[in-house]
Amino acid sequence: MAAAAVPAKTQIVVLKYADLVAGNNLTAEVEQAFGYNGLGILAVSGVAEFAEQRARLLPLGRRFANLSDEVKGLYEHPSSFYSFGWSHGKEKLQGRPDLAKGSFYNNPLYNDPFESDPDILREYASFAHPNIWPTEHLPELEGAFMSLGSTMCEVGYLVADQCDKLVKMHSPLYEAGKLKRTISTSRVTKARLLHYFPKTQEEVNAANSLGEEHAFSGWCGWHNDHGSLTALAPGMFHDEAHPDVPLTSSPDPDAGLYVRSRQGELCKVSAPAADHILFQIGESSQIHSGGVLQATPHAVRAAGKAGVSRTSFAVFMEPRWNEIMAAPQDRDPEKAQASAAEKALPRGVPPLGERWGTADCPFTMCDFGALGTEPAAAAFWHTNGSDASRQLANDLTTRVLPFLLPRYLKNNCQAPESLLHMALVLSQMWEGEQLGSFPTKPPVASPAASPSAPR
Ligand SMILES: O=C(O)CCC(=O)C(=O)O
Ligand SMILES: [Fe+2]
Repeated sequence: MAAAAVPAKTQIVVLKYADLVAGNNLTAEVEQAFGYNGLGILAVSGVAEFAEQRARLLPLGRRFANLSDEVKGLYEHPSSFYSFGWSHGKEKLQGRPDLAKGSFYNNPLYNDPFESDPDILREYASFAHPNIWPTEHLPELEGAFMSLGSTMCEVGYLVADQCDKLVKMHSPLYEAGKLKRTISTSRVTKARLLHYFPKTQEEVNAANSLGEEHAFSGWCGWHNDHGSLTALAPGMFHDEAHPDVPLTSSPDPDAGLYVRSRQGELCKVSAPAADHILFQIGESSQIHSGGVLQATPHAVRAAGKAGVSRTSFAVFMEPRWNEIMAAPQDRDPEKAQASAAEKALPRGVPPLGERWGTADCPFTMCDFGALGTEPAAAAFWHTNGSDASRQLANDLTTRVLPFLLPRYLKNNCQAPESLLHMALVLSQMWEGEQLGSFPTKPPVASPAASPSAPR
């Protein structure tokens, strides 16, 4: 197999929950984990209720994923782009539809965070829709999901406190407590109960003949999380021939979570024990901290053994859609991602500058909604729309948006709905025309007084 050598064991930074609660200064440890030279991941030990809550929830992810397609279909929600309830094969990772896993998404803190406000739901369904629960087919899911999710968030706020202290040391103009403020007030935290389906022997054989980029991402492709801080419950493995009792460890020690460092090293990361909570930085914190905290690309390697499944739980503590994505004033935004680190990104992971602002105009301020959901929405329309909406999506992404976005982000970043209206008007009024190419001649009357042509 064309797999690169993997370090036998990667030491990860472990913070004690008691130290976090006491408010002890752990900034050195946080820098070691989340700074430029860190792995981008750390573990927290000693959270009393975590092990029991994890053991209660994760088997339910496997149970839901094994219900019939008809039943699972009852809990799908296309109009939030499958951001609530069941989602399988709807996302693209590294350009391919993702069939290797199924996810159950919901808000782990609020069942209806905006009291079903129709305006908010219409505009921001992927963030704000009320939770969807399989009350009839797996009633115990709701309680188990909400209690593990809230435990992980409470610990996350303490980790965020330490991150804030570290960033403030490097950036005096950083808003004190910004990360904790962002995630604890956003009301749009999203949690994802993931079930990675077992591979057949043929799939295992086929995966063994693929190159390195694929070998490490058979269950989940390389990506950065978009939010601020992600909490992860260590994965639980099942032998599908004897699924009643979870395995105490993976039958394939190479299967599981991998990260790639800024220096290009590929590292297998695991919690020292299943009762530790893992934390990772997302792209929003990399932007907000001007690069003091670094998001780390990660992927999940499938078991190289047929009939083994994995279930895990990720809590994405992310900003509200209108949180402005900007670096602190005393940090150069372009340095938020060093060029050496950009070169070390695995294939398929877009550099920060490509998504924060646009290719023509990188590092412009935008809001989190644009950073996090625009790619999901585009993928949705490309795969699920009618012919007419697919055509419209194509027109918007290839012709209209590349023209519109740089101007919009520069001048009018705070009203996302006006961007949508402008794009639809341009698409229909100037159907088929090349945008940005007019006027071809200078106006005859008074050139000085005429508004500048769009470019
Ligand atoms: O399953 C895991 O351990 C990681 C999941 C993950 O990276 C994600 O859902 O974004
Ligand atoms: Fe992730």
